[in-house]
Amino acid sequence: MTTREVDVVVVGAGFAGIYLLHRMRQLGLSTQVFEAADGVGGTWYWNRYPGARCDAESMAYSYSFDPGLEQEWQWTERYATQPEILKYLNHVTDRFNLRRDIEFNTRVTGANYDDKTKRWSVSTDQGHKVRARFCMMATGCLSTPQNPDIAGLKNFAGPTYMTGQWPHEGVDFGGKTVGIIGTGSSAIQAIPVIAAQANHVTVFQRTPNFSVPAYNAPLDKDWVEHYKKDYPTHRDDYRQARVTSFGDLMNPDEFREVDEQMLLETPIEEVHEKLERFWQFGGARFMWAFVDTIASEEANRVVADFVRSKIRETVNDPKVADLLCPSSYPIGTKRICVDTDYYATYNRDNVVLVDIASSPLQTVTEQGLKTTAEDYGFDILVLATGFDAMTGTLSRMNITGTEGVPLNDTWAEGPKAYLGLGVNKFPNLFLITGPGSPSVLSNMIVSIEQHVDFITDMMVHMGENQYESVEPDPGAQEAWVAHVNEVANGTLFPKAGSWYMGANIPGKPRVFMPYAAGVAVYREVCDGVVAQGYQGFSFS
Ligand code: NA7
Repeated sequence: MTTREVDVVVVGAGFAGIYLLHRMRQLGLSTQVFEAADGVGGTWYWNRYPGARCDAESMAYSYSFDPGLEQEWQWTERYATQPEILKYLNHVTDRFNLRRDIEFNTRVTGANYDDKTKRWSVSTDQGHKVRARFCMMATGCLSTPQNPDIAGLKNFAGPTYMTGQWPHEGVDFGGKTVGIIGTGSSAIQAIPVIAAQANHVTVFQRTPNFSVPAYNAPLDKDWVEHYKKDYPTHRDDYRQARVTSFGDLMNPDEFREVDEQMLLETPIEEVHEKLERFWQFGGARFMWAFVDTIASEEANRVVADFVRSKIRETVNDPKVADLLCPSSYPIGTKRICVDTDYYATYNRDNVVLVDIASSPLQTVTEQGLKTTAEDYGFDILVLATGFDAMTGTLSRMNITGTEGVPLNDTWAEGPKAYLGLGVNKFPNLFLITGPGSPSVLSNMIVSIEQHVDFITDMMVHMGENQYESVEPDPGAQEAWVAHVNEVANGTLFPKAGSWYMGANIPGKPRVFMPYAAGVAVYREVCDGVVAQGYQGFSFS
């Protein structure tokens, strides 16, 4: 077993880990990144299912830290595909010569703080033991696929594929019959593409999702050139956005200004005209046409009805359309999906929708699936069943803090982190886009860069003041967690059994995990914390 001393250990080499490594290098710190995969990319390494692409627009879903990088990289489509994003991340890794500090094929199995040495001891499944002053979790929010609780999964004679662990060589659906469980974002992207290749597709839906059209298209070269001339201003636009934090502000002027219009204060004809305009423009921006959509049930119902009417217009069979219309939760309280031809796919002769809410799955059989109503047979099973989001990866890593306290005990009733960044009794441990920060409600790259910059500045501050370690005060952490809950309770978010709430994982505490006030408010809070001498953090 090898034991090494480094300044910083980073867990994960996705968007967050790559940028962290770059910044730590700039500080002159020795840094070791551990990555379970055999390449960089994080979520974009694993999610190789057909149709996988980002739901934030590509020009906004890229790093802003280096103007040269920003100018040289050419995105080809409005919404980048998984292979293109992975190519981008490999490009960044090589451009900044980061690969040599990343240990691939290595999963962290323990991160334990030693009170005596004030060092983190990090161990891996490859037998590494590394001691580090700082431990940084760049582990992603959707990085542990959930193994669905479906009886008899092992019975199936054909191949089973999970969207979040898709084989690198791809899957040939030609001439095959396919069963797909799940109708979340991954399934909504994959189903149209699989249906175009396969002989027959049976989709097993427990809860329908709201989806808006992407209207994806190749990017116009002249437009990109024009946009790049003013890249920093565009970046500032969406960093300051109060309503949408997705980075969808690369739209025509009418969309660019931060929108604060209330649906309930707008004449209904104007509401419909605006929703139609946003719908035709495409993308998740639709959700923020009116600011009260996520706060008022009445406003929300108008927007949800609009989408339900679009589903009914698109889907030929009224019974299928009914099944596809969500009715058990407000629109947007489960993450809005962005699709290409999802609803229209149900007009194909080779696609069948099975409602497993009314006739639940009983077991997987050798040939397919058995519900309480019927048996279904197919050659290939696809599980698009989601992730143990936001805390799933951290909870599997055996993290212990001062006096050996396990993170899982500290978080038994739900995650508690000051600003979503640090945890009391876990000195010098940082979470990138952790629970309690905007994270999954925002453009992830914007939030990642902000967190990494915050942490880097804090480390400079520590160096200047010769501080050895930092951790959040228990009071500041409690107050922040209470504030995060209060903000969530002022919205409709808690009304859905979503993965934001941990509701998709049996036994997981039901707590709304991200900070719902938006990236601009969050950034102001963080800037205020810094201005007050890192208020709420204790240095020693
Ligand atoms: P999601 O959005 O969590 O969707 C998972 C889907 O799988 C959803 O339709 C679930 O139905 C369904 N599911 C999960 N477990 C089961 C079982 N046991 N039986 C039947 N159906 C099941 O995951 P995605 O990967 O699509 O998307 C995750 C995020 O990635 C997405 O929001 C984007 O941010 C990117 P349910 O709703 O629980 O009834």
